[in-house]
Amino acid sequence: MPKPPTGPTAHLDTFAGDNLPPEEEWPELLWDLPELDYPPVFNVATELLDRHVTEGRGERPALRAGATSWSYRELKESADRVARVLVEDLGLVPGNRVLLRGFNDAMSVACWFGILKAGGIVVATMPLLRARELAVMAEKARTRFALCDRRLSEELTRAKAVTAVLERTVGFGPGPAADRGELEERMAAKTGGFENVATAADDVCLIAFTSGTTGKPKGTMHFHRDLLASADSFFRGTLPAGPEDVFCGSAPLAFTFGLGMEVVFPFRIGASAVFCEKPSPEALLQTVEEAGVTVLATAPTAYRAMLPHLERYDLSSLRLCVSAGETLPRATWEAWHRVTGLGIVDGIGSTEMFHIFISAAGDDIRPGATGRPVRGYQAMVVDEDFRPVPPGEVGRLAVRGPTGCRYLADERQREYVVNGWNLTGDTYRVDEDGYFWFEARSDDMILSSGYNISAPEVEDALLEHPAVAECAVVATPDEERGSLVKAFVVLAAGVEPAEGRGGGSRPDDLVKELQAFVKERIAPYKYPRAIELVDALPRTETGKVQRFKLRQREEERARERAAAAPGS
Ligand code: 3UK
Repeated sequence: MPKPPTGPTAHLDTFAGDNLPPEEEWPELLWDLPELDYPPVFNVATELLDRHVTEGRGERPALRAGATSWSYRELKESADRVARVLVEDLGLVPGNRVLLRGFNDAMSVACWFGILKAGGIVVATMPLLRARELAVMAEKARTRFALCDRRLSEELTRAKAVTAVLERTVGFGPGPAADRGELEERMAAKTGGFENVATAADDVCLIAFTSGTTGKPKGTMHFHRDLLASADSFFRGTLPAGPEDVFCGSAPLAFTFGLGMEVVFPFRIGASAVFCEKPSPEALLQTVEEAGVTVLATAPTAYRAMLPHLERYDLSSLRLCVSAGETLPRATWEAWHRVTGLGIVDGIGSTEMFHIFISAAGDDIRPGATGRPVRGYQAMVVDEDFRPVPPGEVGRLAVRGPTGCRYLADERQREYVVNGWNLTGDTYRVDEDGYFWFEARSDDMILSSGYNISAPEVEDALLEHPAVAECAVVATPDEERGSLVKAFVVLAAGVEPAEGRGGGSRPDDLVKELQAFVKERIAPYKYPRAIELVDALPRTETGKVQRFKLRQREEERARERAAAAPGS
């Protein structure tokens, strides 16, 4: 397999390179596609941004956010000024990490490009993160500098009290007074233009922390070439999009799903992006209507939450809908398709792989399946001994392609990468036609009375019931069966527990009805023996259900029951 070419590093601060895993622990890279023929030295900001200006597309729209509309030229000018502030005022040298804290808006994107232009490494953080989490990331990635939206400065200030690494924060965006942020002041004082640092194709440009449903966050390191590789393999190989397209998504830019769909991919092809600062389901629909969005990317639960509102918006501009982050339930796919006529493109990606590696679009979609390996990637399902399992059997998902996992100084590298393949922690099966079907996160498989039950499969069946808005299924400890299948259910707006179709008067009746409903759809042994109605499910900021929290709660309750039991 040809190796990607690379040149001499531009990093004077060699921290990132020094903390890459040893090369024998890297996944094998597949680098045989002609479109991955990048030069050994380039800066990804030049490819995604400057190139459009130098090739005469500077007046094309790049992004819209609230009242701000920037052309490619305007975005480049802002990013150039950010780069100058970093280098001339703060003394940033190539290879320095910069913590970036902002909403999805124009200034965040200018900062993102400014850091890359200066040869820095972006460490983007989700808006909802707390001081403790920020401090962990700052320490792990040794971010001396931070660029921070002033509306998000509180937790960062608190983080600075517990870690000494954060030496200098520059604020931007609207503040308490009508003044400009320090960054905007400094930018205004600069002349335009900046010569992008000539980074090597494999200089690190991004440290993305995993959103982590469990455990300590892991920093995944991505090179300049990785961002282009994902755009040129998955994106261009799967989604038919062009310069006239208008992209919109709900994921924060600190989540690589959002970064890809809202910045890297649209800018790779000279298209434009629209940002929605508070992307509630209705705000997203409103944005689609107002901005003429053609490509929408969000999480499965957001598609589901948009369903009741679809009739009130003109969505005729919409052409492509992309879902990732969690499995897309078939019920959601069908309902969305019924109303909009559009088949949602599901795709599984991960922070480690940068973006999506199994997907299907257009006529290739099989509702309920994730799809097939995207252009440039290979995938297989293996057993505990790493032997591929036959079609129809479940096992562990293993993938490889032009991108792959490289953790920042983390022993868990050897768990994610085995035999040169990336093990995502998901249980999958593959059918005779090579389609990959998601079963569960491997830790969301439930073993009850000797049966293996996939939590998402039970959820999928429950979601078909009109009274169910959201649900999560976990194992709850049970003396007899080892564990029981338990469902936590959020009822649809306006449904009272007593209003189940059974016409009963107590929540119990609805519970019984839901149980019977599931038994009609999937093998009866999988039905949830316990159902608890709740107001909301615990979720990560990237929208993933934290089943482990529900599991822990159930384990605690079981312990309490045991302690209270007579004779204990
Ligand atoms: C799960 C899915 C079923 C799966 C991500 C697209 O989600 C992303 O990255 P994370 O690191 O999580 C990775 C894990 O999430 N998952 C993601 N997509 C799907 N499960 N069907 C799906 N379509 O467990 C995976 O291992 O937060 C997604 C692009 C970039 C990303 N970072």
